[in-house]
Amino acid sequence: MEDSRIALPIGANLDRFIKSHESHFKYASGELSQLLRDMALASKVINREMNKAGLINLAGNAGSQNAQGDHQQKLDILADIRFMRALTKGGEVCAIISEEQDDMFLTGKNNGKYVIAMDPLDGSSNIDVNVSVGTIFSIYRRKTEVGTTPTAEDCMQKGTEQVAAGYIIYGSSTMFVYTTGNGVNGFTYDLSLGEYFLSHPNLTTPDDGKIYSCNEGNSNSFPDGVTAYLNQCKDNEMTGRYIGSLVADFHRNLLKGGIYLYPPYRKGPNGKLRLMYECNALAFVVEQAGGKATDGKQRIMEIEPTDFHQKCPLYIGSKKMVDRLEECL
Ligand code: P6P
Repeated sequence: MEDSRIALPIGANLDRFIKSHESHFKYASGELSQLLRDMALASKVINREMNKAGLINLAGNAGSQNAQGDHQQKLDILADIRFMRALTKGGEVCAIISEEQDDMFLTGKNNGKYVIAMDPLDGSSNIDVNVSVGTIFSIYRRKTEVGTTPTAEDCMQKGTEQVAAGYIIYGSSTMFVYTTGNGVNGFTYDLSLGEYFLSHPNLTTPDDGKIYSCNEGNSNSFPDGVTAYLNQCKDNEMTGRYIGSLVADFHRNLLKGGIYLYPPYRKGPNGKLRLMYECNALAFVVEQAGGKATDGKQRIMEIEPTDFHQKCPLYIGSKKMVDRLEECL
């Protein structure tokens, strides 16, 4: 029997893929390799701890709140620690903003040329009920001089300044999906080899779709245009799919086509999701995959940040679906 039928080729692993696409990253690819290696390492540790959280007393509430007043799960805190440590050890990152930290986290590595904005574990309240959760990250080049102490200016950059972004989804399989501005590539984690392997090369999202994702429990206070759009979706007998875990809802819609909506509502006049470490990263990914992301007034990545933790409404997914929503608004 011909060898190729016996020995199926293993896809490129993350490291090899980055090296073979180094022209895609306008800075030294070694720096990006190190950055993504650090992210991947932390994600492998979190994946392991999450898979047995119920057995090692890591499930449930930590009994604390983050600076935003969100109740922290034990794994929220653990994930934050894992990423801070891995990124600090890697030496490429001088500062990090995180949902779990009120202020900028300084790694002390002032020669690091990069800044990270991240949600270490988004949707973590779903862990106890075995629903997929995710890590979301944006990578920026620092603005201040290398060697100096980073400032807020380094961490408060528009989404268009991202040099890379992506997410890790801890689901039925664990996947690492990222872009450096030259398309989107997805890698699936092989636990037995401890590596991420290319499984979704040149990922693009369908131009249109039939899935809408929204927590309609807030619909009594949605803007009229959003209500009109949702009624259109129902008139067209589309499919409502809402997991309540942003990365899981986003990833499904990215692959199948669809729109995720988190509009303004009574308790959240700017919605619920955070610009710097949730919306910008997914906006970069979706645009690179051919989709669209807006806050209802402007492109998400054009929003000028004024606060590390600011919220913004989010409408993101297949271009034609977002276009129709904007017409309604
Ligand atoms: P709601 C999880 O807390 C999260 O940040 C996203 O992952 C998710 O899409 C959203 O909030 C769910 O919010 O109000 O529908 O429970």
